[in-house]
Order: sequence, then C-alpha cells, then structure tokens
Amino acid sequence: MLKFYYAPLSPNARRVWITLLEKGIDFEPILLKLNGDQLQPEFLQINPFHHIPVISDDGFRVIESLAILDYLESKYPSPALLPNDSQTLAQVRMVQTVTANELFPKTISLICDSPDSPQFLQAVQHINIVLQFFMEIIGDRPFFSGDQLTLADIVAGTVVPFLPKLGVSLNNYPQLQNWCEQINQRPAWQKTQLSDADLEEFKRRVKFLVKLRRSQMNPGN
Ligand SMILES: N[C@@H](CCC(=O)N[C@@H](CS)C(=O)NCC(=O)O)C(=O)O
Repeated sequence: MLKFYYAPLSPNARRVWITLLEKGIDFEPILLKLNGDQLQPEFLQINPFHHIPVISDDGFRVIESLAILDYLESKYPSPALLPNDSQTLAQVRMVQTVTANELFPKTISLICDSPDSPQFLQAVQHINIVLQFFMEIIGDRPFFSGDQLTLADIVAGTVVPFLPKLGVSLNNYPQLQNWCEQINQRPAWQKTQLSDADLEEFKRRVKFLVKLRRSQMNPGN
C-alpha cells in the first residue's frame, strides 16, 4: 500500500493528503514529529533534504509535494485533477507555482514580523498582487479551471483560506471568498482541517524556526 509520510500541521503535506482523499487512494499514513523525526538516519535515507511530504508507492519513493501530485495524477488518473486543454493546464500550473513561490513564502512574514513593520506591509502588498492574479484566472467560475476541481484548487486551497486569520482580508476578492467557502466544505478539506489551536501551534513553530534561521545567518544579533 502507498505510504504517506506527513505531519498534520504541514501545508505542503496537506496538498498531498487532500489529493489522496479526493482521488480515493488507499494509503498508510506515517506521522513524523518535525522536532527531530525528519533528521533520523532512516528518514534521511528516504529524503536527504529532511522534508515531508514523501510518498512511497510499491517501493517507488517520491519527494517534493508538486512532483508527488504529478505522480498521483499520472498513476491514479481518476478522478482527473488536471485538465487536457493546454491553456487551462498552463493556468493550473501558474496557480500552483505562484502559490509555492510567491504566496507561501510571504505568509512567513505575516507570521513572524510585526504588523507595522516594512516587511509585513511589503508581504501584504505582494499577497494582494497574487490575489488579484488569482481573481483574473478564476473569474466567476467555481474552480480555477471551471467546473472541475483541479490541483490548482488543492494547492492554493491550502493557503488562501488562512489569509484572513493571518491578517490579509479577502473582502476585495468576493470570488475567492466564495471559492474558499466551497472548498472548505469538501470532505477532504474538512478531514485535514487545522483547528484554531493547530494554527496557533503552526505559527509558534514557524516563529521558532525563522528565529533560529535568522540567528544562524546573523550570529552577532
Ligand atoms: N519544497 C518542498 C518543501 C517541503 C517542506 O518544506 N516541508 C516542511 C514541512 S511544511 C518540512 O518538512 N520541514 C522539516 C525540515 O525542514 O526539517 C515540498 O513542496 O515538498
């Protein structure tokens, strides 16, 4: 059976978890505590970069959440979570990579920097550019690709719904607000949902890790 290495608070793992549930794939969950399990020699053999998520399917190991999603789509094509049409496929890829490269890194500033700091304000500004871009793609449609849920909804849908709780309002983006309400009601989102207490724990861990990284980069400060 497919093994899924994960931690429930990890947004990157949640992308994969939701995809497994949406596709109805049987899997064995393997829970890692990210305060050291990922650095154990047995796990480093599975992922030398000590990150979750990882899957192992009949012994075939895949790391990196977006690569895992592609593998799952190709190996378990039904229900399809990628469109065939080249333009729609490009839009799905744009939403996925803009979430990973432009949106997700800025949420770290929302968690770690003071709301009146230049870093926080710059992060909010950047996130609003992302949200505007997403609005142009989703238009009036229920999902990013139209009527069907795709990997775009899964990847963006594990970050955008949290923005109001991190200080970025979605009030200027009514289509995205509707979309958040719809996807949050899906069983796969409900089953993997973070409670408010989980979110506070996630923020605490992110702050700790960022403080550690910043002190390693500037040892004198
Ligand atoms: N690019 C990777 C990032 C994975 C990642 O950063 N995972 C975090 C949890 S969200 C992790 O495992 N952190 C533990 C560590 O870095 O030691 C992906 O998309 O899978």
